[in-house]
Amino acid sequence: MNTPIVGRRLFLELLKQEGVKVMFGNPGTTELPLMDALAGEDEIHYVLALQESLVMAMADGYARASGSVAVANVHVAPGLGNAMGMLFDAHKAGSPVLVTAGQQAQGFGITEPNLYAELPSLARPFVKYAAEVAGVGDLPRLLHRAVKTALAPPSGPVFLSLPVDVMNAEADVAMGAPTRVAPFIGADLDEITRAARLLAAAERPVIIAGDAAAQSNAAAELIAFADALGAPVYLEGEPTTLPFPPAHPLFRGPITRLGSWIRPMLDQHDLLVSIGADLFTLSLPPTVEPLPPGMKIVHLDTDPWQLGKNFPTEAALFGDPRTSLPLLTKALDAALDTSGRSKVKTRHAKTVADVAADFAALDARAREEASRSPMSPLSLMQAVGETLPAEAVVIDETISSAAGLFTFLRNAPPGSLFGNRGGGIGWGLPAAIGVQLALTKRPVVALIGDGSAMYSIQALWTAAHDRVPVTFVILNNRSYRILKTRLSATQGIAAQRGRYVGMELDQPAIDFCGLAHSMGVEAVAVNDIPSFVAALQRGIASQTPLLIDAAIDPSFQ
Ligand SMILES: Cc1ncc(C[n+]2csc(CCOP(=O)(O)OP(=O)(O)O)c2C)c(N)n1
Ligand SMILES: [Mg+2]
Repeated sequence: MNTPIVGRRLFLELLKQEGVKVMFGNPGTTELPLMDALAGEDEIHYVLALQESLVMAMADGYARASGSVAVANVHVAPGLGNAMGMLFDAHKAGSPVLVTAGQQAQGFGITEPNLYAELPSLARPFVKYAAEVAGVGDLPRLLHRAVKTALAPPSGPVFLSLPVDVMNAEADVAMGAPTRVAPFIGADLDEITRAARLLAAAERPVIIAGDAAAQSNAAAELIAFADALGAPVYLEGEPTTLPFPPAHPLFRGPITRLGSWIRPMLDQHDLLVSIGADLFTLSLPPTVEPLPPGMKIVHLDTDPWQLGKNFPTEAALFGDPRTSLPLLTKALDAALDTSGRSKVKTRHAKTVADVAADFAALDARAREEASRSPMSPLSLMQAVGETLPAEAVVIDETISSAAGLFTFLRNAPPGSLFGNRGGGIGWGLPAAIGVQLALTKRPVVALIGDGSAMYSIQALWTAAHDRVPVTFVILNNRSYRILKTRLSATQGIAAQRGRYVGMELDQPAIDFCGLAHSMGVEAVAVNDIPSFVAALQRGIASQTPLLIDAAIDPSFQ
């Protein structure tokens, strides 16, 4: 015998059954039933964000850092519309976010009331599953289905529309129970043997590691595999997190998402091994084909869509990296004869020496530039790497200042960085808040371009209101520098006239410290490395949010 329960309370009870402790939202009239239920709720902490794109990015950060479902609640069509850019980023990053929106009462929609539009069809392009709950009795089944789907590999956001009449209806319903799809699928053994033969036969293999490896927590298995193959390890372009430790002597850092960068890199190799990395998300149509003719590919991924998506793939391994990599390493070991083993050893030693030489050169350059004011972004990244303790977590929306970040994060263990994968900017500030709420014991440092910060600057208010102790570093070059660099490279009118329309963020310069103060966040402006380091140390040690307005070199050619 079930006891009668009202839809809005049932919704919260179901979320608690799914383990939800935090909900990010921005309310309107269609959310009033939910807001009333929340007034009687002590176990779910409602985090108010002051625009729906922030709600979405906070939930994205929380989902990625916690590895569990995050909940975002937005307000009908315009609220969901505002959230779409950051929903795109969450979709690209495979973040398990349950997005919900209040909806007008069913039937009322035919009169076209205020703010009304069909919602599931709006969300559908960027979610794994979208539905409207038609009756309170359906809520347990649909909510459990949505959360199960969000978390099942390949993970990703899902959407439920919650009409007001459903939230206010009372019914006798069974709560049901959560389901979790066990994710650790081992790849096909015959395909592993085929892959191992290709690996053993390769002269100059290269590994690109990506999100699927990070999401399955496969760093130890990836290290063992890379060492067994003696191959350099790159990260996919726009990595969401660190699948491989930067301090490892085979670590090469992220690839750049341009065909003209990827091709010469791959020309050095004869076998491309992707461990959960996409091939390739480019930012411009390639001027040269990124893949050299005849290059063979071995690809392991939790998402079959990624296998052979753009390029024929010799060994397409569908499986979880943590489970499948040890099988692959073992098969490689079996496939190597004595001369193969000595080939691996020589290659390993050479790669380690090359990586060390490149690191020394970059390190020296960063040190040379360290006395500049405004700061060299490269030196700033070096300072970040040297200042952050191992337990720190980095949020990366560095845009054109990224060079060296991954290389210099020598203290950072795998899993301690989250990047803006989808490329929709304005993600970093709110995402950092979500990450910090998931990882309450770790200092979170967000590195964010000044342009990117201004898409979501009011996230600072939430940081102050909820006492979320993120250190926000604004990489302030007073411009959309990346766009100036790209436009200048086309050698058009802008380059000839030195006139970059819509890319200068000055006249007036943005007063980031003033913005922070106005929302209750402490702030400090710095323009040299020693003061930056002091401010960063202060931010890491403090239990309240801090904004550092870091003046960096704006030159772009
Ligand atoms: C939502 C969204 N709008 C616009 C863009 C286009 N865009 C890409 S980078 C960029 C400028 C970034 O400026 P900033 O954060 O200051 O970094 P910088 O280039 O100066 O390093 C813009 C506008 C985008 N990627 N996403
Ligand atoms: Mg900028």
